Amino acid sequence: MFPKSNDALIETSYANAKEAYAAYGVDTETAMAKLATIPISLHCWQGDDVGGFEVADTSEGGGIQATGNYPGKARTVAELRQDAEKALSLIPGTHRFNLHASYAETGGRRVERNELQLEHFQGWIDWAKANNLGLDFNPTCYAHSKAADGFTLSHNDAGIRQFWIEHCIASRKIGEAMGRALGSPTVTNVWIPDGFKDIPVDRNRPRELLRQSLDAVFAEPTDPACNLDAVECKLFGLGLESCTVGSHEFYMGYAVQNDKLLCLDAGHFHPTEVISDKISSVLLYVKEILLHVSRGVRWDSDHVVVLSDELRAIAEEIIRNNFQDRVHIGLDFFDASINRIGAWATGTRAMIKALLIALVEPTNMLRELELSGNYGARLAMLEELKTLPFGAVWDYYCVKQGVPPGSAWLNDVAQYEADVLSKRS
Ligand code: RNT
Ligand code: ZN
Repeated sequence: MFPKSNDALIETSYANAKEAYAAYGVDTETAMAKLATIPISLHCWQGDDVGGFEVADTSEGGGIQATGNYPGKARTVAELRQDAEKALSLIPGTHRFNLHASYAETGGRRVERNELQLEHFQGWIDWAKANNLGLDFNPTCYAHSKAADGFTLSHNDAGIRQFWIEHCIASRKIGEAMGRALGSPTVTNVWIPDGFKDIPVDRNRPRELLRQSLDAVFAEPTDPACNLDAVECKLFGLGLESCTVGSHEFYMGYAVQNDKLLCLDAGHFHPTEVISDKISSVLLYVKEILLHVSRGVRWDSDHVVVLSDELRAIAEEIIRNNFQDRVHIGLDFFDASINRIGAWATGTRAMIKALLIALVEPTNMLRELELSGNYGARLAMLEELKTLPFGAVWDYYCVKQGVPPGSAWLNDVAQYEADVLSKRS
């Protein structure tokens, strides 16, 4: 149904494109070689609507909501892995997989989150090794009876805070062991939903408590060669419209003062505020950052990432400034209303396309125009570059990486839906 790959045509189109870029002094081969070294961390939670596979005690809530009920979602860890493998077979390059603690394998037994151990993720480590993936990790501080009133690390009750502190410490240890096992550091990212639906009287105390809790979480040292700690800020959430304890200022300060990675989620700011513009500022003050590339539509709606101006701007900021070793690119979207493998592939392919577009940009030429004050030519060039034959380079890259180019991958998604997803109840 969708046009199959026409390799001869792709070769010819690529040869022409290569020449078109060469006219601007850009070497498309160098661009593709660099692109292949930049991993994207695919989030496990697109595969099952942020559900996880814990035994009991999970409940909805915590400001995260996947909407839709497209048939065929993964019901077990094995199904999630199978689906992720299918998605990865449609995505060019070598990547990472981002797990939440709620995806532990506990053999049908209930294991409290503060008691999670490496053994509960050994299956994931083995799978990652077999599939040549790095792993990233997150404590799960939502969808739990101890988070039901909307507070975790900043809870008024010391016992509840302690529970979440222990969970975060356990998660960092697991992240560290994963990184050690796979020979590539795990980014372990702490996001909590804590906040107020309506106008609080005391905004200060919960923030002091959160700082105290984080200090306890990070007091345990981990090996930076195996684990990198990140903290994720947020402006508001569902049911937390009036005040989020872990705001941008809170975590920016915390990350700078405590040498942590700051996680910038594209949906966690005011609707017209963009994270692309924050990267160069934040990286003056923290060594590395984590991105949660997402797409908010009017709010933090976590739509599937597409090749938008902002996605391109994020990629440009990373590539133009040579920040790829300091910016960990993770994805964070979850659409339950469409085929979930297609969602993973669409969003991840869009992120990689954005990086490729940035890599074939004649940045030096643009910089010279800017420095000489020729803003008219700068604007005109940015427009002209948009219609260079980038798609031909992309298709060629896909073929070279052994994945379907163009829309051919949609045939694989349709086949998988017929063979596998439609059989799930
Ligand atoms: C929520 C945060 C957080 C989660 C994941 C599941 O608003 O973006 O990153 O989406 O941890
Ligand atoms: Zn996020």
